This record gives sequence, structure tokens and C-alpha cells, in this order.
Amino acid sequence: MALLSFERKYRVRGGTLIGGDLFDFWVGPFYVGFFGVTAVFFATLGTALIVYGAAIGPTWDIWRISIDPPDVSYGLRVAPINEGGLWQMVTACALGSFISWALREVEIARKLGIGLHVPFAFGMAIFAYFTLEVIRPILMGAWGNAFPYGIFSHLEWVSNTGYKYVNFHYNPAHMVAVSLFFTTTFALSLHGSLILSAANPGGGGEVKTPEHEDTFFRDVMGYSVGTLGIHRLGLFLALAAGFFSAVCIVISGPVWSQGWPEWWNWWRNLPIWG
Ligand code: 07D
Ligand code: 07D
Ligand code: U10
Repeated sequence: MALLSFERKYRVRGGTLIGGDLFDFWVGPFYVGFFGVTAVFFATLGTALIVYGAAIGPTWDIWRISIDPPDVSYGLRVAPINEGGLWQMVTACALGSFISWALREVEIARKLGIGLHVPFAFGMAIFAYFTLEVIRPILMGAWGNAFPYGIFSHLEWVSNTGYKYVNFHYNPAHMVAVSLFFTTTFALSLHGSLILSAANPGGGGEVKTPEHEDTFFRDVMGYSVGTLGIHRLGLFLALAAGFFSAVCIVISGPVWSQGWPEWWNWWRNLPIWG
């Protein structure tokens, strides 16, 4: 179907989750919808709060601007604006806009009659963020355990949190997550290169078929996962990477508060080593 006639068929009312026909329209290329309005609202408000925080803060240096969570002494209470209250409001706006964005994806997918895989996948990123900023701080009893909003300051948080557990590389869930991230890039490089090699063989060569793609991997390693399968595998690897990341941080503190190298003592103490 040509893109223009497709647009006429698809750009019709319906499929919204909330609000019926209200906001059920497009602005230029963008679908708006109820959740487009809430996404723009929360993102604008959150960004304005960060700019306000920068204005009252010590620096306009883009790398060093930081909106910090309240001190741990505030526990899980609401803090005054310039002592972490701003961070709390920015966090609420961030969650409001991320969730709005995911629901806007759901509405667009429903209009198109396609699956909900994309919003589901984005949901995993939101889950990792929610784990870092809400679940773990609540389990540890203070918002002060969350990461700050700043380019360098959030890196400081990752490094400090890592060293608090002596050597974060010994965290078994971190190992699984890291391996899954590496596997995801490996899978994408195999897939991207395979598709280009068949669809764009170079030298004016004829475009090849999925049979060629299947055969390449059968001949290399005896098995091809298939053209649909590689997309399932890619999505699985990426979602599992995000999931195990959330696991690796939520167990650091709430479940295990010593250094991660110590966790391995159960293995060293197995009687089989003598
Ligand atoms: C390419 C899609 C586009 C998105 C981009 C990010 C902002 C922030 C805000 C000045 C792949 C847009 C950035 C809107 C500007 C202010 C206040 C996605 C693509 C281009 N990090 N992180 C970065 C975020 C965490 C870590 C870069 C966000 C955790 C490390 C960018 C979050 C931990 C390194 C950034 C978040 C962590 C980075 C590039 C939220 C563990 C780097 C990101 C909301 C996950 C790298 C200076 C990128 C860097 C980097 C954004 C969370 C670790 C600023 C929005 C707390 C170790 N992070 N990050 O390309 O260069 O993502 O940092 O959770 O080395 Mg981070
Ligand atoms: C949280 C991002 C969510 C983003 C959302 C969208 C906008 C809009 C708009 C562009 C989860 C935001 C959108 C703002 C932008 C426009 C228009 C993604 C999130 C919702 N580590 N480590 C991880 C590695 C070490 C430590 C994860 C590697 C050291 C801690 C991953 C190495 C120590 C934490 C990972 C390494 C240490 C992590 C991150 C190597 C430090 C975490 C991925 C090679 C001394 C974090 C849930 C992730 C985590 C995490 C990889 C080293 C500490 C598996 C490869 C040893 C404290 N590390 N790490 O989670 O699990 O993405 O967070 O050395 O908290 Mg690590
Ligand atoms: C894939 C694929 C595939 C393809 C593909 C892709 C995966 C095989 C067929 C896609 C991949 C690519 C294109 C590759 C590149 C992508 C990446 C590297 C990923 C990273 C992406 C980026 C960095 C780009 C990010 C950009 C974004 C997210 C766009 C930003 C846009 C907005 C913020 C606007 C959003 C619009 C909304 C919410 C609705 C409409 C709103 C407006 C137009 C604004 C006006 C507002 C209103 C009308 C509402 C009123 C607002 C109110 C009331 C609030 C006001 C509040 C105040 C406080 C003032 O597999 O196939 O190809 O291509």
C-alpha cells in the first residue's frame, strides 16, 4: 500500500485508551492523544524544574548541574524544595512522562493493529529506572539512596555505589546483565551485517532471499535461528539485560549489604575443595 493511501486508512479516530475523541488527532507527523498531552506536560514541567534547580544551584556548567535527592536523614519523607524536594518533584514528572510515553505508544499500536511489543520493551527501561529511584530507596528506607540528576553526578553515584560493595563486578546478577548487554550488541552486529550482505550485496549484485541468510548460518555453525527468530532473540536478550540490571541493583543493599566478593564465600567454602 502506498504510504499516502495507508495514511488515509490509518489516520482515523479510535483505539484510544482514555478520553475518546478528545486529543485524537495529529500535529504534523506526531500523534497527540491524551497521553501526548500528559507527556508534553510532565516533560516540560520536569525540565523547567531542572532549570530552576540549576538557577538556584552553584553552577550553570552543563556537566556539573545536579539535582540531588534528599539527605538520608529525611528517610522517606517529603523534603523542602532546595534540600531534595526538587529531586522528588522531578522524579514524579519523569515517571509521569515515561509512563505517558509508553501509553501513547500503546494507543498508536492499537490504531495500527500491531502488537504491544514496543511499549512492553520501553516498559522494561522504565522498570529499571523505577527500581533505581523508587523500589530500592524505599527498601533501604531513604530517598537519599537514589541517584541524582546530573551528567557527572550520576556517574559519581554509580561509581560510589559500586565501591560501597567493594567490587561490583562480583555481583552475580551484574555479571548476567553485562553478559546479556554484550550478547545483545553481538546479535545486532550479526543481524545487521547479515541483512546488509543479502539486501545490498554490492557490485550491482542481485538482492538475495532469506534462504540465503538461513543457509549462511547453517553452513557456518550448523543452525539458523530464522528470520522471525532473530528478532525474538534480540528482544529477549535486550529485555533480559534490563531485567537483570534491575535485579543486580535491587539486591545491592536490600538483600546483600557486604562486599560482593564476600558473597562468593559460599562457593569457596564448599567441602569439595578440601
Ligand atoms: C542513545 C537514546 C537517546 C538518549 C540520550 C540521553 C538526557 C539527560 C539531563 C543535564 C542510550 C538523553 C539525556 C535527557 C540530560 C540533564 C539533567 C540511549 C540513547 C542521548 N542515564 N550513564 C549517559 C541517563 C543511569 C551511566 C549518557 C538517563 C543509571 C554510565 C546520558 C538515565 C546508571 C554512563 C545518560 C540514566 C547510569 C552513562 C548517554 C535515566 C545505570 C556513560 C546515554 C533516566 C543505568 C554515559 C556522561 C545513552 C555518559 C551515560 C542519561 C541512568 C550509568 C547523559 C536519561 C543511574 C556509566 N547516561 N545511567 O546514550 O557519557 O543511552 O555519561 O535513568 O558513560 Mg546514564
Ligand atoms: C535505568 C535507563 C532508563 C531510561 C529511561 C528513559 C529520557 C528522555 C529524551 C532523547 C537500565 C529516559 C528517557 C530522559 C530523553 C530525548 C529526546 C537503564 C536505565 C526510562 N558495569 N553498575 C549497570 C557494566 C561497573 C554499577 C547496568 C559494564 C563497576 C552500579 C549494566 C561494566 C562499578 C550499577 C552495567 C560495569 C559498577 C551498575 C546499567 C564494565 C562502578 C547500577 C544498564 C565493562 C565502580 C546499574 C539498574 C542499566 C544497574 C549498573 C554494565 C562496571 C557499578 C549491566 C559493562 C565495576 C552501581 N552496570 N559497574 O541498568 O543495574 O540500564 O541499574 O566494567 O545501578 Mg555496572
Ligand atoms: C526501527 C526499526 C525499523 C524502522 C525504524 C526504526 C527501530 C525495521 C522501518 C526506528 C529507528 C531509528 C529511526 C534509528 C535512530 C533511533 C535511535 C538511535 C534511538 C534514539 C532516538 C532519538 C535520540 C530521538 C528521540 C526523539 C524524540 C523522542 C522526539 C521528541 C519529540 C517530542 C518531544 C514531541 C512528541 C510529541 C507529542 C508528545 C505529541 C504532539 C505534541 C506536539 C506536536 C507539541 C505541542 C503540544 C500539544 C499539541 C499538546 C498540548 C500540550 C500541553 C497542554 C502541555 C503544555 C504544558 C506546559 C507546562 C506549557 O526496527 O524497522 O524502519 O525506523
